[in-house]
Amino acid sequence: MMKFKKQLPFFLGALVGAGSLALAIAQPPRGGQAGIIKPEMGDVIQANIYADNWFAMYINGKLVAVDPIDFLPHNVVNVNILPEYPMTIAIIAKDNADPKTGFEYGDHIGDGGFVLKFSDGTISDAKWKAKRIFSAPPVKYEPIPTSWYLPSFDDSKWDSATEFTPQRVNPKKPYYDYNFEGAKFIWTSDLDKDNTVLFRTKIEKPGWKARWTTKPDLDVSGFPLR
Ligand SMILES: [Ca+2]
Ligand SMILES: [Ca+2]
Repeated sequence: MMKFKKQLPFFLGALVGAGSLALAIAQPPRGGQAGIIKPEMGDVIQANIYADNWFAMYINGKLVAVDPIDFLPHNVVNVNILPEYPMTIAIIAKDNADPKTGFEYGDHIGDGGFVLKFSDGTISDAKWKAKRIFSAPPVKYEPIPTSWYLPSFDDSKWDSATEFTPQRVNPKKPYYDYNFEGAKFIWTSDLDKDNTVLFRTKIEKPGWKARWTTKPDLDVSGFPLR
């Protein structure tokens, strides 16, 4: 009897514990619905992007980031991304260049440069594909391919991106304030005369499954992209 009395608080505690566990399983989490798992901030990754001079980024066909400063100062865009793999990243990057002459600052041929690092380890490098759209001087435009930002687009005929050293691109201070370790500056083969370029890459994570089960219902497809 004494023994049982001694154990009683533990026994009751275990009973209550088991009860609340059963309750927790039976009840949906506060503010949620049964059987639905929502993505949380722990599922989110950080994206650091630096472009000389401007970029817009599409992930899996959706516009997710636009450089809010189109020319100067040179800035880093740091955004949260909820990743889903395979992840197709498509970038349009622009060097500051007069559309009629290609010159920057009057009579000077300026250079471009683009670097990206995600906290999941994704980096920009020569494995990315690149395509020139506007080069000058001499002024030459190529049409932007339809659906170039969609995962289904075939970029197999595009050139590989060319890597450039930070010394060559000469990034300004914000580049050094963020983590770009291991990431390479990329462009087409002509950092000076190719002024508008497209980049694409596909990040594979075999066996990856979303931890969350929710799908967005909102439709942003009518949003103006230009
Ligand atoms: Ca240029
Ligand atoms: Ca520039």
